[in-house]
Amino acid sequence: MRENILIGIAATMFIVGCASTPSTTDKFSRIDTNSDSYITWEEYKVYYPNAKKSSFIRVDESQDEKLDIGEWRIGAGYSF
Ligand SMILES: [Ca+2]
Repeated sequence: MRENILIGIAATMFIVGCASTPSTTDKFSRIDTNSDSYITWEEYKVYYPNAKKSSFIRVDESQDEKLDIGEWRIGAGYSF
C-alpha cells in the first residue's frame, strides 16, 4: 500500500519534472519559497495545487510536517 502511494507520488513528480526539467535541487528550491531548507504543506500545495495532504504526510518520514531534501528526493523517486 505504502509502496503504491510512493510510486504514485514519484510518477506524478516525474511527469511534472519532464514538463519543466529542472534538477531535483532546483525544484526543491523553487518550492521552498522562504528558503529555510524545508518544504511545508503550504509551500507544496502552491506548486502542486491538486496534491492531497495525505500524500505529503506519507512522504514526511520524520513527521515534522515539512519535507527536507532527503525526504523530497525519496518522495520524488530520486536517489543520491
Ligand atoms: Ca520552506
